[in-house]
Amino acid sequence: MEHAVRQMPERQAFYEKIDGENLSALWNVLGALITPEPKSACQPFLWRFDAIRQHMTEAGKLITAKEAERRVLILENPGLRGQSKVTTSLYAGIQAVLPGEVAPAHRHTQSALRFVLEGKGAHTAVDGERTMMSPGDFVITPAMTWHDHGNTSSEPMFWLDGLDIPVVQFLDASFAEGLDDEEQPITRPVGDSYARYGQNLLPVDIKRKSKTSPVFSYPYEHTRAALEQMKKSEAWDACHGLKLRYTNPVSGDYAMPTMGTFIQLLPKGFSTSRYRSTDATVYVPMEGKGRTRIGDKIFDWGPRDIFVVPSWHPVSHEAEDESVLFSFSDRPIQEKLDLFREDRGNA
Ligand code: GTQ
Repeated sequence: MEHAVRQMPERQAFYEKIDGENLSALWNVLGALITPEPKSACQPFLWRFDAIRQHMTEAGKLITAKEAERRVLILENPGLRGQSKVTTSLYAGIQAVLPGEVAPAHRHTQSALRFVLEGKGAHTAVDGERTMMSPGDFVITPAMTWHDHGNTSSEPMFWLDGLDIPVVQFLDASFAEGLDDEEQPITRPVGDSYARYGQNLLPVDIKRKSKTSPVFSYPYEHTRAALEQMKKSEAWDACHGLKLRYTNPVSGDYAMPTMGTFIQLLPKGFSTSRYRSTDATVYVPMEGKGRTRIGDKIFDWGPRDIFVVPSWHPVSHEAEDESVLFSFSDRPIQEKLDLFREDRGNA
């Protein structure tokens, strides 16, 4: 599979001749197309939130959320510069909404997740319902739902955006539109989706076309309480500590069809065993501090820093304090296509 075929003048002339007819020889590229294991251009990297916050403060003086539509600094993977990608298949950015601002309503086929980093009292409106945002909350904007963001608090609000933009781009399936009004009409009270769908109860004849969870917000308070309770008796997983996935209560599947979202707790002093998987993953520590080895690189992290683990790179975490890590990847896609693989070493 990996051998290179020899170059010869007659072959070269042949390649040049067929090139003019939009043809090329597989035997020259086969080894690069079908690799024995993932060979990603995506690189391990960490962004410090404090540095991004500073740049964001400057951006806040340069452009309003209204003019920008979304005031976001894109986390560009150093191996994929200029492509607006954090991994080969996913997009990530840090969004800021300042007091009094509105990021106007629009909708698109790309799905978005928000993981709230800093600030309190801003909201995102999805499909006629406002969700208040607090640090650690995981909030969903399903594909093609109207969404706008507003901040009526006195503090700037920062969150991580994760979108499946590169997947939709790859499939050439992007549709988007704006709304004439800045904010969409509010038709349901705050907390409506959580009350209806987030209480282990569902309407008896529920039928949903959407594959996305009807729970738009997974408040950190509840997530953290689950981890705290499990911590008391759950056996720690050697590779993950205590790791949970956010789910869609209707299907039991991931909360979103294209992106898997996870929360994990690592106790103080815990070191995870080397692990690798085919889903390149973006991590955001919410609490604690520690370091993560990705391949031969080591990254120290604290709350709100963001780091990325490329596909099939060995990863191990070391928690200096009790730590909580949010993460997301394209795992739901890979599982549905029978492509997901993981390697737990001997653990
Ligand atoms: O909040 O709707 O980071 O449409 C990129 C594209 C955020 C959003 C992003 C978007 C949004």
